[in-house]
Amino acid sequence: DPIEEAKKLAAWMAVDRHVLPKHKVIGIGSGSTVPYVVERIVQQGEEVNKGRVFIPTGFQSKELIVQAGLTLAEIDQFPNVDVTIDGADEVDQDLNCIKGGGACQLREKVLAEAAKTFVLVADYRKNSARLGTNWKAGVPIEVVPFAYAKVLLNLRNNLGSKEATLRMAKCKAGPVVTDNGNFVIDAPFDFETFGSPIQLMTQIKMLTGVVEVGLFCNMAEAAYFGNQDGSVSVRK
Ligand code: DER
Repeated sequence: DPIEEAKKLAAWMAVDRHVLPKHKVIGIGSGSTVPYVVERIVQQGEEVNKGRVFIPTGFQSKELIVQAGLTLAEIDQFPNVDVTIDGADEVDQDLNCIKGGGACQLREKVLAEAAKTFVLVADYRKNSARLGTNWKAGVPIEVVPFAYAKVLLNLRNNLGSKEATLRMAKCKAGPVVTDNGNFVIDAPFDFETFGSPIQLMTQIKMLTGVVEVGLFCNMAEAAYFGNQDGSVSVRK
């Protein structure tokens, strides 16, 4: 599968370049690309990994760490993270990205911010010139359940996201519930009407009831995109 191979190529190169023996506290993101990150870290060997702890960004991430036999730890034990590697839904030329396709963006952003180095890994579908080019599902926004209807109105009426919708679960009646017990709203925007992703992020974040916004601006040090031809594009 060319997409899976592309994810693997990006993940392996990112680990080889950014997860060094001196790194002891490592943040592991969420989604379908990070399993290749964990796979490559395991390949670095038991010796180097026995001195490390791994911090998850949600239930799926925690399971990945445990199943790989790596040492699980919590961010409140190790708030100084050496490096966090995570996936993304779309990345622009300035390394701004949309995240939250997996509804994990709150803990992902905490781990990204807590890390000295934050690196993105993705397949070629996520590599965009501008946000909104390929990812049409909208900006994932984590909201407290108490406020979701009010925030929906704000997004539709004040910020122009007419198609903003509450993310409903597929195999469970009702909305998706995050690892933090909150809901997710997906809000498509015409990014052109906002000066920059960080301006949009700020306006969304200021809506009372919003917990976290799936726009990660000026946070990543590098992004690795696996390509269909077996090459990897690196954006720094
Ligand atoms: O939810 C997230 O932000 C994840 O990192 C996710 O969107 C990346 O997904 P993928 O690696 O499965 O494409």
